[in-house]
Amino acid sequence: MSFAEEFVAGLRTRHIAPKWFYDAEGSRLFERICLLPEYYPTRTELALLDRHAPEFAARIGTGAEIVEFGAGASVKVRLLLDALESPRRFVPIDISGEYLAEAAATLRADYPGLAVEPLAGDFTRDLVLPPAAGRRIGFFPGSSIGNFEPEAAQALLARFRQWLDGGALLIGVDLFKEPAELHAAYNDAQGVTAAFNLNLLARANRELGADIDLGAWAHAAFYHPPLRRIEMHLVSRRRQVLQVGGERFEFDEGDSLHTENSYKYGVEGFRALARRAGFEPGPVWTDAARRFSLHWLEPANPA
Ligand code: AVJ
Repeated sequence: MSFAEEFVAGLRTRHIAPKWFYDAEGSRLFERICLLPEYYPTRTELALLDRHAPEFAARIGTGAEIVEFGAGASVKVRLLLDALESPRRFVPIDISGEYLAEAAATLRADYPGLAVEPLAGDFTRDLVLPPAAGRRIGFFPGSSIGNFEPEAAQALLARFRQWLDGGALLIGVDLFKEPAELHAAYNDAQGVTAAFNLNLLARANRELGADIDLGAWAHAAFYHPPLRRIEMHLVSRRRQVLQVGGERFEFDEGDSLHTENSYKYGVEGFRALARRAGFEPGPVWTDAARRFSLHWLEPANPA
């Protein structure tokens, strides 16, 4: 489904998938989130990638192909690529095609021996990957897996496992922790996360000719301990009617659109989920404060 179709359907169900945050503006805002003092995941994962790059390189081997799911900016994969011996090909997959082309061009310039073949598309849907050009290694950093309900996360991992064709997956997973720390990460003082959330409505105005008053919506993000997830919502500040795609949608003051879930895991809980998806979990790397984890997953029954 297109953004237009899913946005209109989302106004009906009051639930819109977070992948629609990432138009060019949303991708830029997300990059600013990654630099915020409160948003620990990016910093922590980058430090882990940097510190353990030689170990990843040894496991990945020579002449490998790296497939990154949800590529965005290339800061993380560069840490990996820099440590690898003669990587053959890099296939970044991202839903924001515009953003992807930019990143691919700079990567080509910086890694002359590397074939960079971006794939614009939605990896949660049917997507055809080219035949592997070497041992295929999946890279899924950032804890994007947290956006999926646990059952959907399991299904997505199972799909990756098939795409990887016997290769391994290196995946970043945010860990559950003190609610106050989680809360701060999604309610930053500068309001960048709020702007990121509200950009969904700005995008509808830009792309769908909607006329949504952004001032009539508030950012809300909170941790829900029983489900171990952050929820983000857009809350209507007053009674209002939206007209989009020839339909009317009424919102009362306090009514909300649910725009994101970000599940947090325990190390063992995530390993169990990976096993259910057909992986044999290998080593796990975490920071000293156990804020974030990187998992090496091998297919349990290589093809
Ligand atoms: C890209 C899904 C990992 O859940 O932390 C950051 C997105 N949303 N701040 C996350 C996000 C609000 C992010 N993921």
